[in-house]
Amino acid sequence: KFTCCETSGSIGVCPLTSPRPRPQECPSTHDLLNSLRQVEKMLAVHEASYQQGLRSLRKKMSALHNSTMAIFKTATCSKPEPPAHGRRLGRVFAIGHEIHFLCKPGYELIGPRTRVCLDSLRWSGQQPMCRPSSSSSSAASSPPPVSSTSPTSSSPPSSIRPSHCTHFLGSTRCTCDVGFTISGRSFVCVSDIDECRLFPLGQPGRLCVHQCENTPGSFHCFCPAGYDLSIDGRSCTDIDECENRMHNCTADQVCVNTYGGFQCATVECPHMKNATYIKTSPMRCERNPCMLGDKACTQAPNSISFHFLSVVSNMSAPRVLFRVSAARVLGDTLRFGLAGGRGRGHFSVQRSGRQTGTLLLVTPINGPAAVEAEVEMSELEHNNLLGRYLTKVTLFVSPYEF
Ligand SMILES: [Ca+2]
Repeated sequence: KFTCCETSGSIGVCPLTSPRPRPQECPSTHDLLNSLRQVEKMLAVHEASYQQGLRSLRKKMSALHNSTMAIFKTATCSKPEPPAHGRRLGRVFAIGHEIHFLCKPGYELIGPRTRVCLDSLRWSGQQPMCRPSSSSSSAASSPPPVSSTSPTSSSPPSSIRPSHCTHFLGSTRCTCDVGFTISGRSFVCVSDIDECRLFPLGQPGRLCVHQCENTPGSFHCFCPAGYDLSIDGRSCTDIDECENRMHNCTADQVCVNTYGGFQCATVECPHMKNATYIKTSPMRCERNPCMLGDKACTQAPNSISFHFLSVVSNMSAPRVLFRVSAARVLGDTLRFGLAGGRGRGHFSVQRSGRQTGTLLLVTPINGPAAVEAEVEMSELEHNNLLGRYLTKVTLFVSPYEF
């Protein structure tokens, strides 16, 4: 062990073990500085390896998170059985999806009509059951009168009616009255249940995200133009016209896929009085060098980047839409803000890091709409403007909430 002791004006190191530090030959300042540099270097190496370890740990954590999320996404609730004398609507049992229950004519549902697969992978509510309904129990228990004719206004509504069958050359053809449908092979007509009316649009337990059409004995979901019906039979998936080359954008336009359609966007560099711009990439314009002392030119944005985002209508807010980061910082201060008056009511810009600003949606936007926001990042050194960088974000809002 060593301690430092003074020797005639210069700093040195002397042994601790000796009871009284005796001035001796100490390393020179130069040697000490060298040692310090060595230690610094060693620390730098340690720091680098520590940072690398941290990065690899973060990567592993993120991979673990993603795989966990993947398992979570594919996790489903157990397949629920339809109640006796009833049926189940809905084929997807993943988290957040709904199933519905209906009873056969002559039965009424006891319990919830709709159950949701919860995060806990259990269905909400209790399993419902079908009980013979008191009003039509006679019709259900006794065989239907074969000779009855079409009902009059005075006859009680019955859910079961005979079919009108014709036999011709060994084959049998049966028809039912309007609103009734043939039930299996029993040749009786049962009143069709209008599932669409039972679970109307806009209600929590709706069958279709867009449009529902009742069909004899069943129903069918429809999607608006620009969407395909999803595999679950109830939701709508956007068609990517840009990816599928179904667009008519010209070569100098950018095809932007939107929910329910697409947009042909034109990226045009601004025409300013004091500065000229050149397109350096399909989505970016940069200012040409300014003449020495041309202040108006140097205050014009150094670069303008264009970004197009597609979102659904009425998206909840607040929500992060976009992040703007400085790749390298020359000055001592970075400022982020909304430039121009566009989209003031809908957006705000917040700082989310030393070199990052975030564009936030603060109020929901009802589609269809195209809304613009300009995020400005300015770089300063001792309060002098070094540069301004504009990011123009255009939000294409779908007419629907999907
Ligand atoms: Ca589309």
